Amino acid sequence: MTPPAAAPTASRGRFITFEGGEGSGKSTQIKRLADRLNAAKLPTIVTREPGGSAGAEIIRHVVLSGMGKMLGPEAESLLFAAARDDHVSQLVAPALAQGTWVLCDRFADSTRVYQGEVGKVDPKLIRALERVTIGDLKPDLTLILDVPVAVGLKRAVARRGAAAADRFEGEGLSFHEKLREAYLKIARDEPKRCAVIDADADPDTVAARIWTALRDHLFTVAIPRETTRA
Ligand code: T5A
Repeated sequence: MTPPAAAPTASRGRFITFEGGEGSGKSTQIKRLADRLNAAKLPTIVTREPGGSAGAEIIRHVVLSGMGKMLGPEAESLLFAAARDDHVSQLVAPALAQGTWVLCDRFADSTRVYQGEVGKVDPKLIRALERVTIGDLKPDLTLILDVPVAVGLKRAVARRGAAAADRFEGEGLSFHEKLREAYLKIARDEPKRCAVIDADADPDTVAARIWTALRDHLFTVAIPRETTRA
């Protein structure tokens, strides 16, 4: 179980999650943002879900290999939750408490979207798992990288090359359209926490959009104002 989260004080690090469909460019942008925050003297780490801690990386292997699918969406949700519990307690919460900024490639919204909205797992179960695994540890900001489905899948296929599609990449187009709509719905429902980033552009342009969103949402933190450098 996750220890109670430290309240977001001036000394606590900020927790920023990156969300979006397959190939939306999260991994590319998260590294760029981390470099930029570290250069601005804000100690920052990058992590990911599923994974990010030793136990969670083992579970990652299980779910992305497709073994989780055989157990059904409820059991798959439990696997993602078990991975999140380990990741939050071992890495995310301690880092934030030390004043480190944590950038996380996917987090609880991925479970809401993939297992909840699209996988049709009962929302009560999804909410209960969230309560147990993350408690009060909500992201300070969630960046939802939005691209048309065809663009994201094309990028994912190009990057993968000859390797086999993973568990979720292998789903059909309507699955990915539902994912996109579910993310946009979360952003509409929680506009204070979420910023939708139009990620159908070159990486420098997307990075500049992310920096602007960061300034707009985390205005209490002094970060440089210029937006041109990616
Ligand atoms: N999942 C996860 C759940 O179902 N429930 C959960 O609770 C959680 C946490 C994780 C899977 O697990 C599911 C969701 C996922 O399906 P993953 O292997 O971690 O899978 O992969 P994803 O998170 O889906 O991320 P991807 O690796 O597919 O894509 P990214 O990180 O969004 O994109 P990125 O940056 O790797 O870019 C993909 C390619 O596009 C290029 C890059 O160079 C790369 O080749 N690219 C661009 N090209 C043109 N213009 C740009 N702006 C570009 N940005 C990147």
